Amino acid sequence: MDDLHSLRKAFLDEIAVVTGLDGLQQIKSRYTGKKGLLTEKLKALSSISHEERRDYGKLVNEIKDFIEHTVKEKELAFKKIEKENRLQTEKIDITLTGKQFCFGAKHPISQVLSEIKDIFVSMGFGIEEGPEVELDYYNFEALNLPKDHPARDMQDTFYVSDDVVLRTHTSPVQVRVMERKKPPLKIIAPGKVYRCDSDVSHTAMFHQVEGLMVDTDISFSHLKGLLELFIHSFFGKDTPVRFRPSYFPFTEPSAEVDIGCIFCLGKGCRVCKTTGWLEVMGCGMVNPRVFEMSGYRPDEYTGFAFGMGVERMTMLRYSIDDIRLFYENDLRFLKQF
Ligand code: 2NM
Repeated sequence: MDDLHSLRKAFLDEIAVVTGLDGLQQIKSRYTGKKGLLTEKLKALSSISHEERRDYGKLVNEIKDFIEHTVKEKELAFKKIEKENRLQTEKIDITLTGKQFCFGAKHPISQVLSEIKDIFVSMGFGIEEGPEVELDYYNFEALNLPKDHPARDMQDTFYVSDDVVLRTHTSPVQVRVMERKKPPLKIIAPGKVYRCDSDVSHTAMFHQVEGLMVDTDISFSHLKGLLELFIHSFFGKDTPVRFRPSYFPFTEPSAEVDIGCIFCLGKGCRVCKTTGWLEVMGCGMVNPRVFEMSGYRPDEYTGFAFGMGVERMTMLRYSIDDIRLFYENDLRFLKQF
């Protein structure tokens, strides 16, 4: 029985100096764990004489209850201290001013591109996309651009290999669609195009939207009506529009679309080179040779096509005089949109 009392005393000495939950756990298992000092005493009960066993066993159990109770109490005390410490150290000052952060916004080119797409989608056009790295065949050959045509100049085109180029317009997308789908067709092809060129109004990469409508009996009047509607929707309903004869190998007849100069209102200025007009798009009736190469019968179908530069449309809309501003990521410029 004496050894039990000294065990109890040893426990109390240890618990008096323990400083944390870890130490407490160690003490607990040293006394009441599987191979604990007190547990051993309990196991040794069978080797004790019959007379002593009752009192001895009773005391062992009492001490066991006492140890467990004391450990539990101490544990709760430690947890309380720990919680109070956390409340002190993790204090948040809710009166501090918040951090200011900047919201991103859609780039002006993306804004105008979305706007152009929305106008054509509202008129029933579907949107088609295609590869930016394109076969010479789709970029030039299938569009009736002969081998000696100036548009095929090595100086203006990024060649990947002899028969692969970075597309110089999005027309190859429309050729690919014509190979896949039968008329009637009413599509636009928006996307990036590449030309080896750079100054205040040209960058090596820019964005285009081209359109194509094919059916039986499509006429130049349909083309004029549609583009006038588009320009009035994009630049305002009072904007003057004119069609001026031009040349493209993939259309015949071809035209440039001009709008009344938005800077001088037609009076003549530096921007419109005193003509009173600004060129905004190219267009025409699809050349029968282009239809033939795409597998459409020219005696059965007619169609029109048009194309515009998104950067140019954006520069005209917002009176921007240098295309490079779009690609410098200067927030003082971008925040204006
Ligand atoms: C333009 C001007 C005129 C055009 C032609 C075609 C196709 F694929 F149908 F032949 N797509 N786009 C076209 C016609 C583009 O951009 C100034």
